[in-house]
Amino acid sequence: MRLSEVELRRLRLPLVRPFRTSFGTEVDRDILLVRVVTDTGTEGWGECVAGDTPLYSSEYVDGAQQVIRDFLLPRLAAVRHLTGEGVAPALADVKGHRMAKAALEMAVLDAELRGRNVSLADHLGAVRAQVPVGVSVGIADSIPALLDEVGQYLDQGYVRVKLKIEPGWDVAPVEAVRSRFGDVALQVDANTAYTLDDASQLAKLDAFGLLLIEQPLPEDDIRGHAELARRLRTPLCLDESIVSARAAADAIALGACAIVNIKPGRVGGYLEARRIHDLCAANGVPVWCGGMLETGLGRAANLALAALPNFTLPGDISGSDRYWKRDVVDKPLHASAGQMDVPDGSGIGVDIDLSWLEEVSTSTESVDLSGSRRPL
Ligand code: SMG
Ligand code: MG
Repeated sequence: MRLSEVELRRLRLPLVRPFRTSFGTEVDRDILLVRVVTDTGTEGWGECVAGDTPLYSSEYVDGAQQVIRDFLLPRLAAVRHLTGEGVAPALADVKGHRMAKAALEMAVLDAELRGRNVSLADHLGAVRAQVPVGVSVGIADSIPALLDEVGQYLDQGYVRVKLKIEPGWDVAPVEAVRSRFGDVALQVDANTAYTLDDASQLAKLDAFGLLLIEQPLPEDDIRGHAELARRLRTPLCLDESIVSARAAADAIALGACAIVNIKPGRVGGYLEARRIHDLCAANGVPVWCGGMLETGLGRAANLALAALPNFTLPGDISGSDRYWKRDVVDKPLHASAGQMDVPDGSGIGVDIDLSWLEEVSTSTESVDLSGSRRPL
């Protein structure tokens, strides 16, 4: 299998409600989708999870499109016997840009698996047909507004709630949700907004029986997380810090986290995500699948990953209606009683609604692969 055509498609989709985190408020998503066509005639789709600003991590969507066009695709197009497995090695000399690489790996895997009539879930080693899912709730304008939003999600059956926190919005919202909704499974995510000096403030959260505190300190502060872990009873979970299986191994060895959030985009793809899953399983560290406000395409693939055995905590994978008025997949993904079906069709197992995609597209770039035909 060899790449014969690649299209980079940008779309803008409004969120059903603004999503506020410690690093900003998103009202819509500027999304990059990658469509590949191979010489065997199969097509595959990938989604890049980079945001429009480099505020969650250093990647951002314009940069991702550029690195894909100028540096990653020339390398991939030169590979004669391309498989999903071969994508990361072919791109390994390009440093970083994991979200861009992950989007390409996803598209190639989709094409390969569709050609072989194998589902991504089976390919990754899924052991469940349904997975429990939670919802991530942004920072609200007020406590009553937060309680209203959390109440809506619980009414819809979500089995776990994650609250975004930042200095000034931590103990009070957690206390309010606990006292209104009792012992609902609850966790918080700080997106790097704290420092070690805040340890005593974060320790106040110990009173509320949280499942975990996610990424309180900066991405590269593994030692700081290890120190903080010693000062808290609530388990620490890392998100931004875990950029590879190697980073996960270091964080676990140093005692910086007891739980890992796995996001395929953040770690360079689904195959590295599976390696992190396996490493965590071998170390007795539970994992769960994070979310990046993906369309149904990215979330369908995340459902496949979340069906692996060591995903023992509910993921940030909600139904299409949590994010979009109209998703770009032809059948919206649905959460019911806090569970979502793992797609079982070939490849990622969902189809793009092409006429809707056309309507929400802001640009379409066909990449010229002809200059990249040097054999490796
Ligand atoms: O996809 O449901 C979702 C959002 C989950 O909170 C979520 N993601 O740090 O874990 C995280 C944030 C990053 C979102 S930035 C787009
Ligand atoms: Mg997070």
